[in-house]
Amino acid sequence: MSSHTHPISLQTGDALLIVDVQSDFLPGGSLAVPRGDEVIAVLNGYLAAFQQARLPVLATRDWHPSKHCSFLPQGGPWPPHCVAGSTGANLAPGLKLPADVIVISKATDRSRDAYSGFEGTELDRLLREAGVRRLFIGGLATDYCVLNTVGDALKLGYQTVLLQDAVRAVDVHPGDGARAMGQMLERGAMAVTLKQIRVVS
Ligand code: VGL
Ligand code: ZN
Repeated sequence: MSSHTHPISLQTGDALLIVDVQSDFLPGGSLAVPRGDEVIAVLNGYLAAFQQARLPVLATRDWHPSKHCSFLPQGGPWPPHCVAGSTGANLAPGLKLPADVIVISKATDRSRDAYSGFEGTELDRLLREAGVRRLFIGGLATDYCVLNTVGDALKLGYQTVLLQDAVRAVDVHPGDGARAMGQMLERGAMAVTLKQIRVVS
């Protein structure tokens, strides 16, 4: 169906948004996403392209206070993860982020969770100020924070490009990741893989 690959040239107004690629979401972490580590090498490919094109790079991070409402001991659905300032909350050390990466902390309020990088953050304002119109989004996890960040990006009017080779799902219920992919495309996201990306000089 969408297996033909037409090239996508990076241009002014594009930005790369990396969602929650943090140690706790990688194998060995407290909320490990199966094969979550596989996104790192692919994201490094996108990072190289965006840096070569001198385009903005942003990264969200889940940045919870201790005893966050989403944690199991507090009655939430998840094991404690990404506690602000902890090792597990670090962005993956293997990610080759530029020195001027813009890091957005989210879900920092103890009493409410936020899966979208836009929820309760300055992300939309920062993107508008930077003149961003098309947002390339990848990271973790497909069925939670990527799904909700892509959904909000579309609602806010960004052309939204899902990096389909640089996302992995929690898949609490089998098929959640595949369903989330379908929903994002249905809502208007475009899916790409790294080999389609072109940097025009
Ligand atoms: C996430 C579960 C809990 C995510 C964050 O980044 O997708 N998932 N907190
Ligand atoms: Zn979380």
